Amino acid sequence: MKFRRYAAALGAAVLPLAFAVPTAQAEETVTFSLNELNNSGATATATLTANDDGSLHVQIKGTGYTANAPHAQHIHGSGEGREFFCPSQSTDDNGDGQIATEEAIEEYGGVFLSLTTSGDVSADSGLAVDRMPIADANGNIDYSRTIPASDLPEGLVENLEHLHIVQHGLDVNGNGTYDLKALGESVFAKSLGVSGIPEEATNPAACGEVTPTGGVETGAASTDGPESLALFGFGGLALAGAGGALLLRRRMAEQV
Ligand SMILES: [Cu+2]
Repeated sequence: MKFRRYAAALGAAVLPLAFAVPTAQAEETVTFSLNELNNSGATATATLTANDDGSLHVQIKGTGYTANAPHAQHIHGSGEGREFFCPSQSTDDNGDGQIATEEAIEEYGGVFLSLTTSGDVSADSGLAVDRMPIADANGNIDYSRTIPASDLPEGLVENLEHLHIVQHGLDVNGNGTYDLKALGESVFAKSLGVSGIPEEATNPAACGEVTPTGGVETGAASTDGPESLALFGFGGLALAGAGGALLLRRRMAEQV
């Protein structure tokens, strides 16, 4: 896979000079689609570019999002080589017709990289909605950011083919905003100690798997045990600290 070859080339670059091989390496790019989840109507095209300086450029252009609302977005998975994938409807354990964040964790893994608009990109910023893209009045998102190598978690570029992008937040009852009337309170946010967040704000709205040229890896389901919410990364979240929780609450309250 291209990214893996690229990583191998990077490894070669640190060999002693006597063993060095030519390292002129063009940047590598993968483009893939994000498809709607939970009948959100949101779709997007994502382009990931591994630059030759080790940085990662992420571009996501999409439409059909809840307008004027923040949409938390992440690269999910881990650097351990385990296969993760976009959640299927069968993960709707409570049968409410919606794949909730906590229901999908086993399939789509934890937050590996938070695709914020500025500042921290770690899992701690998973729900930093003040730094997540906001869909415009027409429900469009046009996100572009280059994340320096020093901010990328270990194993991310090397395991890119096992990863995927998830965007969150949808307007289930069609009233133009995230509100408690549609699905009630976010079970997930509540599990982190934050009350009053609409489930609409945290449920996944779109997901796309990195599909390298040469075919989609089907990724047989892992036999790993269930991951705890804490491992989900959201555990440490922007919610780390009362300030973050308050900010989230305030921001979400504006949406109600
Ligand atoms: Cu996510």
